Amino acid sequence: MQIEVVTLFPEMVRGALAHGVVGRAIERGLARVGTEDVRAHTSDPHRTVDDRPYGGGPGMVLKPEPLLAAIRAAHARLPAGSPRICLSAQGEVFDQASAHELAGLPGLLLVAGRYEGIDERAIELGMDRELSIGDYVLSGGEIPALAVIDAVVRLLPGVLGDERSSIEESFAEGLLDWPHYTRPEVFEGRAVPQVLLSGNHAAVRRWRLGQSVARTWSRRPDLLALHGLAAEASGLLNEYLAARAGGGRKVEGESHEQDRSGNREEPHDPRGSGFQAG
Ligand code: 4FV
Repeated sequence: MQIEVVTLFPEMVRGALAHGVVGRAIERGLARVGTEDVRAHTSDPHRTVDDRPYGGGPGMVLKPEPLLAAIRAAHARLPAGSPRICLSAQGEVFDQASAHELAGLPGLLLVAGRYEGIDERAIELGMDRELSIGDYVLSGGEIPALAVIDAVVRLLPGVLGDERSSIEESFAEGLLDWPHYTRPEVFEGRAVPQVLLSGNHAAVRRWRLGQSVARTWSRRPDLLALHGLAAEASGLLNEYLAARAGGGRKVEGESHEQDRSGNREEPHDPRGSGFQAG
């Protein structure tokens, strides 16, 4: 896959892509990421890329001329069928499903804005869709573009190999990931759940699914509403809710995380009086 990023800070984008899974994928030629500097498409001595907003108001707006010229130059380097995507807080929200969709394309053009926003005519003339990584305002589109690149490149064939992550699996089912543990077996008085030491793969799989379902119920009920639950997962949720209701009591000793974020009771009670699926 070939990706081009139109940006005022090409070095910021290149810098972030030189590391980890994505950096290795690029080194191995499994993905190619180029940048196009908007300022290279200015014609005035001050290399002006922004101007004051018509109608007044705070901040500056990205001018259409250099931005559109940069988009056209970068898009010309991409294979046919490569969408021109603007990263903006006004876009449709980017999620794992859209990452899978984009990973199936031959190429992507990602436009990273700056300032208050982009002249609307550049969006009308130079973009096919707008994507947002979440309902908060950033100072530029580079970090959103990097988030999209990371989520997409790790889905490309050969990038993750057997590192395919559990979180991908769980998210693919619309569930949050299960808790992970590694050595030591006991850390600051907290033991790894026994089932994970049992070697009983069926029980481990069931426990993990139970944890994912319970966590999703307690932290992201919107995901359950969106994706629903398969039969086994639904059964495990009922077990969890019964266990929770059964005692009617607050699950004693539940993880400290509860206090901080005020989520509903967390499933896994490190001292074993909570819900243990499977
Ligand atoms: C954003 C987001 C975002 C808005 C003005 C860049 C900033 C500035 N992009 N998801 N949230 N963009 O906040 O994608 O130009």
